[in-house]
Amino acid sequence: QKRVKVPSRVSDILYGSVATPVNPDKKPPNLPVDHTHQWTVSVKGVNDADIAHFIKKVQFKLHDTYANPLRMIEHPPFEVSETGWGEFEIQIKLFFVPECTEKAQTLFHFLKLHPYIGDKAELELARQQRRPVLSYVYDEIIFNEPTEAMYDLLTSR
Ligand code: SLL
Repeated sequence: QKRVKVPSRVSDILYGSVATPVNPDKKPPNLPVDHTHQWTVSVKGVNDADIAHFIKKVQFKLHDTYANPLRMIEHPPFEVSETGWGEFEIQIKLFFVPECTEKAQTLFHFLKLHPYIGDKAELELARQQRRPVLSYVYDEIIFNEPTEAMYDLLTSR
């Protein structure tokens, strides 16, 4: 494929997780007893911008303690929601649209369930209120010497 003469194009994404402690009074009936949190890991555009025009699908690789740890998400929203008890690193593999001819790229996200709050009283309060724990990162996907088709795709937005 013909390449355009610009060195690179960049697309901004946001990825990470939000985790909430399960309310013991409102436990879903089928929740395993040792599962303390519900969480969602996701890849999205900044300010909810569309990313599906260049990302075809996203594979999330969970910890081996999960049944079917490889989760392929073929359509937006590119996210996986689960419950569990522990923190671990999630591999997030981005597959690009065919026009792009780029290889898949892998990101790593550490699933955070517990708040990092130094002040003990404040930490206790956060726990009591079951405050969601957010851990998100802004990143940019760099397409070096994009194909013409990809360049058009990225600049038409
Ligand atoms: C830890 N290294 O020991 C980590 C592993 C794994 C968390 C955490 C599985 C839930 C299920 C789950 O929460 N795994 O049983 O499906 O802290």
